[in-house]
Amino acid sequence: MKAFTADTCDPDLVVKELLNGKGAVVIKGLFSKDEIADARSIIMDYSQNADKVTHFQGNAEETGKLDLQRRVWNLLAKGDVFSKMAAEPTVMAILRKFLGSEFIMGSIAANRILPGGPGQEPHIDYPYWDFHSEKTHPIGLNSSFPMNAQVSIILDPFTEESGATAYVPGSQKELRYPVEADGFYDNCERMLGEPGDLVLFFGATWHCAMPNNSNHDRNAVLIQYLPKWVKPMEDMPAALSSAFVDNASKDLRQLLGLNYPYPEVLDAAKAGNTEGRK
Ligand SMILES: O=C(O)CCC(=O)C(=O)O
Ligand SMILES: [Fe+2]
Repeated sequence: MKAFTADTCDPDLVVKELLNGKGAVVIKGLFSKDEIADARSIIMDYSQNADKVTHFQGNAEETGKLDLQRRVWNLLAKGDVFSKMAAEPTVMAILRKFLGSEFIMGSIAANRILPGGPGQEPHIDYPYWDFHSEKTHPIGLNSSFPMNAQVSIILDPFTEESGATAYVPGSQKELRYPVEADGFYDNCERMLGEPGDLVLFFGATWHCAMPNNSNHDRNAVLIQYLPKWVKPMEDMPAALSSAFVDNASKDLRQLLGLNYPYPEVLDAAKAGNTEGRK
């Protein structure tokens, strides 16, 4: 992956790399050690018990280890540090170019893979995540324009051993769900990184978490960003207190989708008002 810092990170270059290059970049030095430690400890606290997992491996042995891959959803409600991560200015500037200036956030969750925990199936991300049923999507849909950007903020060393995300460089150019014959594991590279690194990738790139064969937990914050008109995956405004929503910064209000609040009842005679009816 091409590596950048806030200073070297030219949004045009990054957008080019996401669309026509490898599909993923790493940006270093955006968060302090304290912020990373704070985020990690909140996630460890909230993931004492197993929760929902996604895209897990289907075989029996891996299924038996499912509780070793844990999710923590709705992170904005769980610590201020996650609002800061969601609206990180360098990433906001890139995504304004990549997804349109009014892009939104579809989800902010953590993925913790415990030692011995399983990997996932190679996949592509929401809203392409069920693209194995291609006919449920519009005809001719391709990845010439992006409907997703994914951020992984790395909270523990991401090594080959600890299950750093695997991805196939360039696979985003042809919008398709990966199949066995693609030889994912022979062609993949890994998103290696240190705590504090941020990996940004186009979710049409074939990828998956890999098994954690190390002796330490492997935590990451996963953030999904979408164009303003794609239905978000988590209903964040509904899951947050009204005080949180009222006090949200301008950028956070945009990320919560509050600038583009459809669907709405547009009939002047709103629900319950049947005056116009004869
Ligand atoms: O945690 C990872 O390495 C990737 C997770 C992922 O791709 C997903 O849950 O969609
Ligand atoms: Fe994914």
